[in-house]
Amino acid sequence: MESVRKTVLSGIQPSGVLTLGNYLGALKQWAQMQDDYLSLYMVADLHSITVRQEPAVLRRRISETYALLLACGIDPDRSIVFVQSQVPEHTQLSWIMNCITYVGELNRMTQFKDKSAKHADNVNAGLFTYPVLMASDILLYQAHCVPVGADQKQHVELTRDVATRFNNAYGETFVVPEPYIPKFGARIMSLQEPEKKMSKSDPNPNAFLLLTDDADTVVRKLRRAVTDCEGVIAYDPENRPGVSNLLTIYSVCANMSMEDAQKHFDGLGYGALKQETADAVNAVLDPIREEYARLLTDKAYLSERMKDGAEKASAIARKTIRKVYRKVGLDCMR
Ligand code: AQP
Repeated sequence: MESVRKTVLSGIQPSGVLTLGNYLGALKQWAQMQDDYLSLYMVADLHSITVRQEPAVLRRRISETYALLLACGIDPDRSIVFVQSQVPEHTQLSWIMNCITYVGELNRMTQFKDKSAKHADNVNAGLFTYPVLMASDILLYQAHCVPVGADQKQHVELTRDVATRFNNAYGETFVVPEPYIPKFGARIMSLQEPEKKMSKSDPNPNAFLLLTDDADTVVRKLRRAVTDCEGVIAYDPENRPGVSNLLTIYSVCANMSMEDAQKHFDGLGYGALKQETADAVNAVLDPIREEYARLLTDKAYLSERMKDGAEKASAIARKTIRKVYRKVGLDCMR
């Protein structure tokens, strides 16, 4: 029965081809949650333009990202899968939440600090208020749970704060959401600089594994992954980030506990760790690559599902907008 299921919402930016980090930190959980929750998953294209994007490339990536979500097992018959910009209520709620959020809170967001350092020539207001749009994405659907990688935890906490502030000021309106962060895989690190997280927009292509990389590329990139000179395979992310990252990738992809993964490699060298990690990654990616290639040949199906997803999402979002407008003292004409 729909009314007893809790709601889950999450999104992903079409700012590049999705990485193994995006999959293990977020998408894998999304696929697993879709029967237990009323699930809404979106391509967060409005978020992606906080960094300059080439319009033709962005247009192509939006539909490719949508196809990748489906290829990763997000089923549009069981979840509402949509493109954020096709549901205008996101920007509507965002303005109202901008008027609830304090500048001091946004100043504390580490992603803003990181991204403004990375894009020093384009520190725009959207980059600063990104967490407000993210809060609006979540609150619009009264989501109880937000499955994200560890890097987004701070943004979900801000969402909780602004939802509570709104509820206190205007009366009970929003569900206050909880983040859902996996124990392992929540922070897959760069293969080249393992102190940094793996990011799809990293300028060094050897730093990330793309969900669309072919099997040989996966082997090649993992062979080149930075480790250390200790020669012993043990999990110690603080002091040995490279080896620990490979062990994490291996254990999550091989569906093994970290303890068993360490035992498995006892007495073996980094060559074995890299090869077996590549095999485990390829076993996860094989069906994704195959389904993605198939979906890309069916553009009509993708646009039909996008349209359907946007209509379903908008029907839920509209109810929240009406409620919020009424509470704040505005007139909602639709
Ligand atoms: N390295 C990672 N490990 C685990 N989870 C990750 N996520 C991202 N990178 C990792 C999770 O993936 C979801 C979607 O992220 P996003 O695309 O919306 O934004 P992001 O976190 O900024 O991802 P990228 O790949 O680093 O994108 P760019 O390079 O464009 O900034 C989120 O749940 C995120 O936690």
